[in-house]
Amino acid sequence: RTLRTLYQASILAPAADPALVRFKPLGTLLDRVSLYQGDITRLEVDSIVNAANQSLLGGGGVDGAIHRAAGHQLAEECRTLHGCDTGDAKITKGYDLPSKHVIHTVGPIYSSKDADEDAEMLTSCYRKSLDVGTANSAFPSVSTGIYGYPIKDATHIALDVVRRYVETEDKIERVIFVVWSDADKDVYQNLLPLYFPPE
Ligand code: AR6
Repeated sequence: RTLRTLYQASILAPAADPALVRFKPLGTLLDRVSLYQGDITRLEVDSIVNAANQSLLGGGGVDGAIHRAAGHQLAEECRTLHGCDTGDAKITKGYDLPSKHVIHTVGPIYSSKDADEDAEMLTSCYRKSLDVGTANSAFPSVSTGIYGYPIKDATHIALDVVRRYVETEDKIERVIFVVWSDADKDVYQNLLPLYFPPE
């Protein structure tokens, strides 16, 4: 089974709204991980993860897209959370999004001088997001946009944490890695088989 079929097989036939993507529930370890290229705000899942900043009051990148699609009630709920530390994660409702919840996590702002600490923080983002998360969650590539984390290093961390987690925690039904660019998709497609080897 190739990775290409892995991520194609995991997407259901188009919904009534052609831009909305639904995923069917699946069982095996390999089937519990998907790669999707596109807009995370169009996924109908239990939760999507937001690459937020410590204020949780919105910003650019995927954070801006999520707040725009969720509507102003999301910022209102976020205000009641009084921010979030780097490496931590907090959950809210999804409001106007097709996903039920948003998990806001704050990745490290990458610095090559503090690469070890940044790696610990990014590991923590994925782990805490899975801890607070629900059965199905979709992750963007946290910290690798405006926060400058090198995509390959970040992807190794994302895949390693998720592999360990889905192996030991039954509550996670599916994790969807969401990429925006072709370059990031290539990185995930190359590294996914290392952590989730095809049978
Ligand atoms: N769907 C999926 N992925 C997306 C989308 C989308 N709609 N839009 C962007 N990406 P970034 P960071 C990808 O910069 O590096 C904000 O201002 C994007 O291509 O959104 O953690 C926050 O408020 C990249 O691969 O997040 C913080 O201040 C990935 O999402 C800061 O940016 C993450 O890029 C956080 O920076």
